[in-house]
Amino acid sequence: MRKFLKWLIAMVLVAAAVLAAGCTDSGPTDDSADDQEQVQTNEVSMMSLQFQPQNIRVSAGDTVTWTNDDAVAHTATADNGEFDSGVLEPGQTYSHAFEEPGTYDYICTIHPSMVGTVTVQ
Ligand SMILES: [Cu+2]
Repeated sequence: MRKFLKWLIAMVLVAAAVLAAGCTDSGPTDDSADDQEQVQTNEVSMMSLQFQPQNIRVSAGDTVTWTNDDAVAHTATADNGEFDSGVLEPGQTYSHAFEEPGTYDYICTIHPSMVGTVTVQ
């Protein structure tokens, strides 16, 4: 019985080590991909505490629509004041027309780690 307990504890430790290694492997890779990717679209989803796609590219005059597909409220708020959705409850949408070319950084004011950019060409 003692032998079995020792074996059980060893197996739990191995499982924990494998899980921890898996998390550190996938995290940074996903983040760097998100940072660089720029997608041509005018639809942004708020999902899993992220803007998806995080970085988008549109043409001057285009209207961008944000949809809260998450289970919690979010905002899309430009750093330079160009647009502010206010609080979007799950299921709500917000649209803004971009007339001037430029890069617009924005965040969710409720979750400041949620960041995105709209590049207008
Ligand atoms: Cu948020």
